[in-house]
Order: sequence, then C-alpha cells, then structure tokens
Amino acid sequence: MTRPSLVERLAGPDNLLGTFNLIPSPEVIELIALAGFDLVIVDMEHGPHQLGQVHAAVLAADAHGLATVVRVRSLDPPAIGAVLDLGASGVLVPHVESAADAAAVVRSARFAPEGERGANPWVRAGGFGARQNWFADTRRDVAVLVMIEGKNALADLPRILAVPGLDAVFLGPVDLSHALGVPGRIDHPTVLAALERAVDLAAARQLTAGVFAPEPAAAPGWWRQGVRLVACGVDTGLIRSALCGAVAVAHGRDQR
Ligand code: 3PY
Ligand code: MG
Repeated sequence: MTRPSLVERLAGPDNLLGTFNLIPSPEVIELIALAGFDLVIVDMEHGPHQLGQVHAAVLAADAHGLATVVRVRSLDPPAIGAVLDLGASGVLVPHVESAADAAAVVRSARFAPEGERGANPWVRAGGFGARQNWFADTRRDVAVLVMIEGKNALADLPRILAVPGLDAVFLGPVDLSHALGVPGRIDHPTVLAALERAVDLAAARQLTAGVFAPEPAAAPGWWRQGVRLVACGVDTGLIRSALCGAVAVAHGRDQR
C-alpha cells in the first residue's frame, strides 16, 4: 500500500506536527525525522538555503518518510516549479495578500489545464522520466499552502479560502503581529483574535488551517481550536535551547 501523500494527510483527520528548518544540513533534517515530526518546512524565505541544499534536504527527508514543505522566498512561479521538480511534498508561499495571489500560487504549482507550471517529466519528481502518470498525479503529490500574515490577507480571507486547489492556509503570527501594530507580541489579544477568526473561517470552509507556534507547549491549544497543522519552533532556536540547557545543567544552574 502506498503511503498517504501530504495532500491526503492534510485532508485527513489526523493532526500534523512540523518544524521550520533554517540550517542547510541533511543531518538536521534526519534529526527532525528521527525526533518524530510529521513534516519539515524547509525555509528559503529566512534561511540561507540554495536550491542544491533544498535538494539534499528533500533526499534526507524522503529517506525517513518525512514530508517536506518548501517555503519559497516569494510568489515566484519558476522558484515554485523548481522546488516541486526536486520532489518536495508541498510548497508554502509567504505573504499571500489576496485571492488573486492565492490563485496565482495554485497555477504555479499545477500543470495545465488547472495551472501553468512548467512541465518537464525528466526531473526527480517525475521519476527522471519513468513515472507514466506524473502530470496527472501531481494533484495528489503536491500540497499547496499559502501564508496568511498581513492585513490585506486578513481582509480578503473569505475569498482566499474559496480559491480552488488550496490544501491549507498557514497563519504567520510573527508577521501578523507586525502588521497589526504590536511587533513581536504574538500573544497580544489583537493577534490572537485575528488568528482565531482565521481558524474559524477556514473551519467553516472545511479547509485545513496551520499555524506557526514558536513554543511547542502551544500546540495542544491550537489543536483544540481546530488547527490541524502546527509547526512548532525553528531548528536554530530548538538547538540553541538544547545547547543552553546542556551548559546550564553541566554548571548546576537553572535552565533558561
Ligand atoms: C510568521 O509567523 O510570520 C512566520 O512566517 C512563521 O515563520
Ligand atoms: Mg512570516
């Protein structure tokens, strides 16, 4: 039996746990897989990843059955096609501001007739030419996620959620806090109210909602609210706190 794709898992009943990967290292990807995460978000927007490093990340993740969502730098159709050609399980586009943006993301990730992704079956995702039904299968193979993290996106959210072909909306509390005038205060009531409204609107449209939660302890609360995908933490921050903890324990100090 083939393993369910990320598209199928996002549409299914189970909660999915991810984390962000900024460090371009296959070893870090393997550690994330071995820790038990369901997916990794390979972050080209904020990390130093180049395309070859994303390729290595996808190979390392595939070796462990870890799903890969690549956050590209912007709504750039050739960049979206390139990470999908490598075999990423999905793409996440930051700062999607409108239904027109969301529709452009879908078109970039899907082949004709649904979209206008550049087609070349000899890439890794196409089995280097060996996958007979590759073009048709991409609807099942490639998850399309858009980030809601600005004021315009909040205003246009009902129309964004109605765009055909989206697999999830992913909420960015950090950028939202900046957009809403309380920079960095992701627990501010204004930010929480915006996030909760977005989660409720997505639930009403039966579209999966995801959220970034810097603290893993926040994940159960989000799941109770109906969020299905929580990306908790960033590899740099998680490694930093583990290292600080090790030093504190070795010196007999309280952990910070
Ligand atoms: C945000 O919270 O703005 C994000 O993009 C999460 O990485
Ligand atoms: Mg952001």
